[in-house]
Amino acid sequence: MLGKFFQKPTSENSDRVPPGQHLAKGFPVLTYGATPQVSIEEWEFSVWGLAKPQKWNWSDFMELPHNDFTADFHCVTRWSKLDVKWTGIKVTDFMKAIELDGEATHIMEHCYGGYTTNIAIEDFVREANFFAFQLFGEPLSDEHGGPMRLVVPHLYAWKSAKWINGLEFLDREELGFWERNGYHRRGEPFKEERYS
Ligand SMILES: Nc1nc2c(c(=O)[nH]1)N[C@H]1C(S)=C(S)[C@@H](COP(=O)(O)O)O[C@H]1N2
Ligand SMILES: [Mo]
Repeated sequence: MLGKFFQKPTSENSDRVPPGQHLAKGFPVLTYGATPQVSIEEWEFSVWGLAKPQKWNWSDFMELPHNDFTADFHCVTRWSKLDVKWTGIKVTDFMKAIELDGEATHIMEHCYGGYTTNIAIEDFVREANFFAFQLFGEPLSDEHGGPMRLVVPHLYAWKSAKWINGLEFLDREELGFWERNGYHRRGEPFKEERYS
């Protein structure tokens, strides 16, 4: 039964599969609660807190440079998927469009539907992180977080907020939804930072 849903890592990719993880066949969906349905027309994105408050609509956000990404994806419930193909906007390009207060050290990611997750600035502002609006060449589906989600490949995927609509910049660490419910505050898969 297990073999139907999971694969054993092959020798050439075993070093990319963190301890305690199996490779998923397909791309599972993992959502707490209902799936928000957000159209491109209604989608908005804001920054506030220790950043100059700004708001984007879809076409404003699309003016940021687009890139293709290939990234591994690790869910704390023990499945991983290697080489997921996305199209999106680099976090480092997005950061050039905002004015940050020097005191900001942490971020709360906010989403349609009310999900939150926290991340430190040094884990957020990395070349490998991006806002994604396409998955395997198709517009990002509702269930995978469309029209826009964050992807943070080096941390467990609960940090990769689906239906993202804002970033709150903070001068201290506050805990998001799963972090308040026992998940690790940082969540690095190769260190198995699963639960606190
Ligand atoms: N808004 C929101 N983002 C979320 C979640 C969620 O429930 N709500 N689940 C997280 C978890 S635990 C995982 S593993 C990934 C799953 O992404 P996927 O459904 O595209 O595989 O989304 C993350 N982002
Ligand atoms: Mo997850």
